Amino acid sequence: MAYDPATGSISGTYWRQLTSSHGLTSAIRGCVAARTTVLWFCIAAAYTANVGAGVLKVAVNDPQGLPVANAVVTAELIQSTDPTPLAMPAGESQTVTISQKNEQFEPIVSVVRKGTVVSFPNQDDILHNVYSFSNAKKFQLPLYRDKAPTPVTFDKPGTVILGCNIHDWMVAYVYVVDTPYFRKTSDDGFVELNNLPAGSYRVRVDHPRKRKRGSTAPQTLSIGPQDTLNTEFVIALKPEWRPRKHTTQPTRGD
Ligand SMILES: [Cu+2]
Repeated sequence: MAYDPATGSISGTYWRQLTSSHGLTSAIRGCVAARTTVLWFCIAAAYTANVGAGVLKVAVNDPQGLPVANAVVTAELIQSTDPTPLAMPAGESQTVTISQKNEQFEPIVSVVRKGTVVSFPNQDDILHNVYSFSNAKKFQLPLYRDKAPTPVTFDKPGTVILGCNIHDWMVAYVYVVDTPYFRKTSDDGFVELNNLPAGSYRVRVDHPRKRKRGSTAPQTLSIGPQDTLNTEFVIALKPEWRPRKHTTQPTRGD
């Protein structure tokens, strides 16, 4: 260890050990060994070693090992061990858009924080209607085309299934979550949740076609300050089924 009183800095392998430690205990243990001359500094360093944000990387695959897109990964903080918690990211005033385009909802899967306002613009030149009978949000937007209806606030956690009563093949899913730590997988089946305060988390993965049997149950994970954790969820999928989009010229065998 090299301690430079002129600059107040500390360097060398000891410093690297200290800063790479995962918490208060190991940092203080190191400090005791370092005698008391720089104890004040060690206390500060131990404190520094115990703050900061963790990262959780989640791979979502099906039982064959293929990546699963549109999987919703959420991490709920059960107990914080961060002495100086980061400000919770805002989410209450977000606005999210779910369009109707080419007689489909776009996107088909959304994940939003509780309190998010969702608008439903119609980008087609035909009328659509949007409704939900789900307990987490029941609503009905009357038929509309050009004039977007009043946005809807999703104020209760849960899964909301959207439909259009003109086009019964139109379906979309809104996962309303009560945590700022969430993300949806893209085609690579992968998400990274950043800025997680140290603590233990309940991590779960949902998907509109998730089959409970054969899928990984929610995991409880501890994330230390400056930790990067990798984990995998296997999600078994039910076969895809939805009403077919009607065509004006049905083809033979359709
Ligand atoms: Cu429609």
